[in-house]
Amino acid sequence: MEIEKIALQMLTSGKGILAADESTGTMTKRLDSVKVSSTEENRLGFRETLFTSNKVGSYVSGVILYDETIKQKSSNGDTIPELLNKQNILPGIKVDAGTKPLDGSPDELYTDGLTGLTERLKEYYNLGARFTKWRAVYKISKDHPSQNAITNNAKSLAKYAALVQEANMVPIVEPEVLMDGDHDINRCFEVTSAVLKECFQELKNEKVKMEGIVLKPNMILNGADSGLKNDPAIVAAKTLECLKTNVPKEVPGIAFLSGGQSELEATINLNEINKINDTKLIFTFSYGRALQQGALKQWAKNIHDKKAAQSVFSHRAYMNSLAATGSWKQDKEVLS
Ligand code: 5MM
Repeated sequence: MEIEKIALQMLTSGKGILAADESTGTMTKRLDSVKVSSTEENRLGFRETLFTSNKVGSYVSGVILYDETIKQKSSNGDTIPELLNKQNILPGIKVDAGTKPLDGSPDELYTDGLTGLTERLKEYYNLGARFTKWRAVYKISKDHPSQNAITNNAKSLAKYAALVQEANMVPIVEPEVLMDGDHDINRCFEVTSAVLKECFQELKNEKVKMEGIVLKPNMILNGADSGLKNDPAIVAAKTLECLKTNVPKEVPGIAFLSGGQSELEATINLNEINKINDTKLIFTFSYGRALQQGALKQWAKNIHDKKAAQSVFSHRAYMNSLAATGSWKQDKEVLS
């Protein structure tokens, strides 16, 4: 399939992406938090529970997998990509190699993973992946992010995206401006604008086809330590303004990260954005924590009771599917 078509399939109306690509370190923290041991079997057990939830294919267009998961087999003998394909869900894969301190500014992070990427992309394509993800992380403080962090992360995001398109897959480009910090929403707007501007400049320099990417940005929010409340109408207006100004019109759509928002906040804010969307851009979700938290807590009560965790996950996915078309309402939150 052409990459433009894959991108549009990822952005199918009323569907979004499940980010289940936690590296083993992050997944171990998540499982530790609910007192489940982080064995290979348990990591697969939880993920397979999500991937086989009722109607998952009606709400989820793609799943971002981690290297371990894309190579695992489900309990019916299918590989995980086969299991997803059977439900009309595109398999995706995280291809960055995580973050390390940035040269010249060690308080900041640089995302690694370009070495050997072409070979890894071939392997992942053969395993069934049709899109990929690379996440760059920017922190906000009085002096951060530095121009060094903005420039170097944009360059590697763009090189990554060009290589992925050459390998006939769609790159999710994820520049995440973290919520941590005591900054207000206007500072988040200013930093996110600068980060996006530089990313798209570098993507153009690398001749990346804009029609064949999906952008995964943060929403525009007050810092988590600011003590300020986020008004969904203001979050939506600022987020839309920032993206309208900085995203080229050829980009088909945006799949937001949740970034530490609660499940409900992430749904409400996405819904508000779609209610006022006056552009051709498609706005959906690519949530990790905001899709999984409740299901993980439920699953941890009894890891053999898949159904209970699946009903929590299906409900959350359904709520976000409604938010992806601006049709979520508070009264739909009641879990039937
Ligand atoms: C699911 O978590 C992803 C992988 O994290 P690590 O590389 O730290 O293990 C993460 O990149 C995720 O895709 C995005 O941050 C979005 O997830 P949230 O939880 O912010 O929606």
